[in-house]
Amino acid sequence: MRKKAVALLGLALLSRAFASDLYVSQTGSGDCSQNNPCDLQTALNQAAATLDNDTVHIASGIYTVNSLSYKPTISAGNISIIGEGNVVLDANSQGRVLEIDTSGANDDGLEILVENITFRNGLVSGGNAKGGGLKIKTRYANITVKNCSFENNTVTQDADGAGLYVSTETGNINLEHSTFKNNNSDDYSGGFDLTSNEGRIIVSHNTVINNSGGYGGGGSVETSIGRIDILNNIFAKNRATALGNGRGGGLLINLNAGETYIINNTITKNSSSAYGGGIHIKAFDNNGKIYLYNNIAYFNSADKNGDDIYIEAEKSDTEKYTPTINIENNDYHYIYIENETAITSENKLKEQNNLSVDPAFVDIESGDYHLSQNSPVIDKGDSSPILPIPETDIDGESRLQGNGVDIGADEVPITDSSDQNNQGEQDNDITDNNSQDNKASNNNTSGGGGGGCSLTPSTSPANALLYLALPMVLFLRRLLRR
Ligand SMILES: [Ca+2]
Ligand SMILES: [Ca+2]
Ligand SMILES: [Ca+2]
Repeated sequence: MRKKAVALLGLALLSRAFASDLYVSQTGSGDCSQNNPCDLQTALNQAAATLDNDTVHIASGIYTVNSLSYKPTISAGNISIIGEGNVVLDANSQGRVLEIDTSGANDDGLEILVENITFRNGLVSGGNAKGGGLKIKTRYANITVKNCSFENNTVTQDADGAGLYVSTETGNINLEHSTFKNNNSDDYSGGFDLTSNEGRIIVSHNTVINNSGGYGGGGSVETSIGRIDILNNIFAKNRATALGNGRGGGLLINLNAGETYIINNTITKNSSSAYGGGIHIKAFDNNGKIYLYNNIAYFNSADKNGDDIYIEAEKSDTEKYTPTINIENNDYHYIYIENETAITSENKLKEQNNLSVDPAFVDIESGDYHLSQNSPVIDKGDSSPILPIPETDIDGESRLQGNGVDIGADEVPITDSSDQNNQGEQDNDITDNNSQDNKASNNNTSGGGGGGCSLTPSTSPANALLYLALPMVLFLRRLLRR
């Protein structure tokens, strides 16, 4: 009896011995308190040893690190790892930057958040290594990565996910407002590699440029029966390089029996050594559902087939699938759909309102993929409130400006001289967002809740209705999907 009481007391002390907030600095060697910060691995160890939720605050600075890890063997509560200011974790090509693995203990209902950190120069090798910059593995925990940057990370010898690798059985994955540049894999996924067998994966407002992988140069996303949303991202100059067999220069999606909403992305100047220069979608199940709306997929190239978009529905010579496919209000030059005749005859293919025009970027040569004022894709998107159309564009500016959503990741702001005082206030907000794009929208940490979009002055009653209806519909949809 007494033993048990002591044990319980010990457990209580263990779980309460450390504050929920742990502080890290470059020279820290203390107890992780605010006045006496510690090093990052010490803080991660403390967080992993306590049952309570922990937030690790990392002070500004460039940290030289090697194979940091958070691997609790107890149900260690939520973990948030947050850079305060400008935080760079640089592995100097000596190993992985950081691994988070909660699969060794019950992680049901837990939340993992990584925010405002640059992962640089990670390097891992070998088929089971995975994730040069950041690797996260959970069974049931939800994962959010936001406002992060992944630069110059590498995986070799069949490892996957040079920049970011995330794998979960049922958890949701939310990757947003992050940047991937110059990450390289010789197998899957240069930029990011995300898999949730049953959960919801949302990839939104990311900039993915100049990454390479054998398959999925910019990134790859996979589900068995879950849902994948790819919203308002830029994929440019990424390459799928597998010898004679590359798939998905910009993005590779492996859908199986799940569904994917690919909406308002700009996919350009990507290339593949074989199929799907811009985006390649594998739909290996008759129940797969593909919704492509409001995307620019233009100026991509593939050495064999599907320069801009390739939909693969043929697993072998004998196995062919008929997924549901809606392709509406996009701007692309060339698409290839495998098994198209059968899909069409089953009435499962819908294509309408698509354009095939030069989208007129501001300066494609210097990498400015904003739309110029005279772009033919302005206002040509589908604004239907039943779609999960993003509330903001890649700049943080409000969607639904002018006479409809623009195609691609950029919404061109309306500078309407007839709008006066109110409009002026809105412009200030937009300028603030632009000037600190790395810190925009702090309000959406767990992937739920929308928020963030203020009711902006609109130019027509129809638009006003959409502004009101859209967040409500999005909210209801999310509620229903829980
Ligand atoms: Ca903990
Ligand atoms: Ca518009
Ligand atoms: Ca814009």
